[in-house]
Amino acid sequence: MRLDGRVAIVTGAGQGIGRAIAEKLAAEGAKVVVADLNATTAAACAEAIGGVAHPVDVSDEAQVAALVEATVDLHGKVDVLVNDAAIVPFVAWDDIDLAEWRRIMSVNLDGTFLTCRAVYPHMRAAGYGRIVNICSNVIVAGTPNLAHYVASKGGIFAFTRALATELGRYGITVNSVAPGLTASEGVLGSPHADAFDFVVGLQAIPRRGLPGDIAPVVAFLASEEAGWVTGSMVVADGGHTRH
Ligand code: 4PL
Repeated sequence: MRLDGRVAIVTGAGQGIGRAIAEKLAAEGAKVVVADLNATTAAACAEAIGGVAHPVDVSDEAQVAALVEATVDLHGKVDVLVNDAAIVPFVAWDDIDLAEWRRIMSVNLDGTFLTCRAVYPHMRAAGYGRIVNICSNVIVAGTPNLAHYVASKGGIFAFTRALATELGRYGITVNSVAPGLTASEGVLGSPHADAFDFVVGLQAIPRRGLPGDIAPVVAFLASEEAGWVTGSMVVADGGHTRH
């Protein structure tokens, strides 16, 4: 299998798209470290896929360092990093105060920076790495009621390209995957669930997006054979934005 012998960290892997990604990478042969703020869902996912759970707040630099150290202690290396952990808010833009803006930025954008920063020395020493950051088609669509989230994902899109430029010479690729509205637990438990009828109507493929629609795209970019793809954003949204 194409990820045999590979070691992957997936953040936000306790549920939703992150869990589907963890399942897919494990099915492709990877040893997966299931990183999630929620220790219970992380443990459940790890149990299901034969991986290891690691509770972590990705916005906390020391906790992220501990995550990467634990991974290297256990498995000897980190080949793949998938940054899926994010807060997906639903709030009118004029109800966002600075504290709320910072909260979304710190998890979604700072968290992505911190994990990349922590795995980098290991990937560079190995001369190999695959980093996949989960973006969103909201950066193209300008979706309402999550302006700070949109800004954080725009940051992830741009950071991904900048990092790709600096890491290509070390055998490390850095790409992003941009899902559209997806029927994850988080979305289904939020007011975003009411947007499915509207969004499905905009898609080329008229059905709800599922976490399992995103995972194979991530698995490809996480594979060795995707080595010529870097700095790209792959949109997986059923043709909503046709970007
Ligand atoms: C189209 O990433 O891509 C709502 C909430 N609608 O989080 C998203 C769309 C949401 C999206 C997203």
